[in-house]
Amino acid sequence: MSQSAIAVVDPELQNLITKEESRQFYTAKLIPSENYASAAVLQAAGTILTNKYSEGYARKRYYEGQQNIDPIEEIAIARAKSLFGADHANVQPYSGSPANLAAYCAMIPKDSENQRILGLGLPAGGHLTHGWKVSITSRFFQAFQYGVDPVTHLLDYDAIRAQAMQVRPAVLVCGATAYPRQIDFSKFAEIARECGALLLADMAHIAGLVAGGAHPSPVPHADVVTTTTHKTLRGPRGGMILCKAQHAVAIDKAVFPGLQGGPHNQTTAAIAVALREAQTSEFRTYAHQIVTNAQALAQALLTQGARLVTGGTDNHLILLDATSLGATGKQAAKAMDIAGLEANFNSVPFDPRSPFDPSGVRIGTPSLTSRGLTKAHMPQLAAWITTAIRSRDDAAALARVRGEIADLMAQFPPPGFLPPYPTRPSQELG
Ligand code: DSN
Repeated sequence: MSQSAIAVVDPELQNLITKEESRQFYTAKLIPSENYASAAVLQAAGTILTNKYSEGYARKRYYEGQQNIDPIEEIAIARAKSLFGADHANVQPYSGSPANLAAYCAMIPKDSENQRILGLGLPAGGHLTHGWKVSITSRFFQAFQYGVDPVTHLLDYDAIRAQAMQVRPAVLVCGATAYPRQIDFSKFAEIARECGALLLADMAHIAGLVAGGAHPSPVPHADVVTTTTHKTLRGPRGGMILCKAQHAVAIDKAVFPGLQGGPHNQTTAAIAVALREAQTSEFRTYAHQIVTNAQALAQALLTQGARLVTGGTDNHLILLDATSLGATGKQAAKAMDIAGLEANFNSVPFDPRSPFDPSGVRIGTPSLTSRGLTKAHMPQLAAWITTAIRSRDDAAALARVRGEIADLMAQFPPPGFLPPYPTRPSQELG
């Protein structure tokens, strides 16, 4: 449906969408798990494929009329397998959390005595679904958590090995949402072998880096790999599971009929388009540029006097300790938002503050790199970030930064935004 059709049917909704387009266009998106889908991905996600039910898998469906849906899903699967070198791919998970739950269900037989999972704790940079206490994953399975080293804040593989040998999990989980360093998947595989566990790697944050060769791949090492499709991979909101051949049947059964009903065919098509884009040499360049930009931004933030967890980054994200700039994480994130810098407050390892107002702010470069910003822009970006945090009570200073950012963003339209570009909101006219 085109936007003019929305305007006719539902002007109230169209108004909000128009305002959101303008907000996204004129502000700097620094949330490391977000990105801008291309026009082709957005178009695929908005097609009439949404009208079709397709419970089951290609050629084994529970509804007729799958003549075009089957090849669409098969193309998405073939591209996922070839891009990541996987034996098997399931492209139906609605997103990352259901993908992880399906993976556990497939990897841990329901009558097995060992229902233990061991993953990185949320405060140390893990995800809720890696067994954190408020997640359903800790209700369905017996969850244990490892952390990071108390001094370096790096993964300590010897400590993880010792804990794994004690816990003897059925599934060892690796992957993170707020860990600024490379993950050694081969070491995790070694530990899993030693303690008799299967290895699940959640590569949601770094899938685009892996696809583009800017981070080592978990696929050769893990039994099962889960991912979302909308972060560094720059596709639609969705999920995928890749696995070794011997887990294929169990994974497919766990997704459907185990956990989900009909796949979202419009999303499957958009994933296929995104995977085609991710096969290009431009995408490889993009993936490496994300890391180059993150490292340049980290260096510039250090120069501005900020403390960074682990002292820097070798992936797409930076965990800034806002207390080093005189603010809590929430104060910093709010001030940055007013100044046109969109980030999120986040715990730092061993954070003495509460998760609702922790010490850190999580900052990433995938989105600004999609807009074409390079390392030359990073010192200016760091200056805006630190000015916003340090001047959080100075409305004029925050408005000045917002105007300067809008000036720069206007020169770098995001993927997916086609002319005519959104009108600049009056508060950003300076
Ligand atoms: N919500 C995602 C993130 O921001 O990291 C993880 O699912």
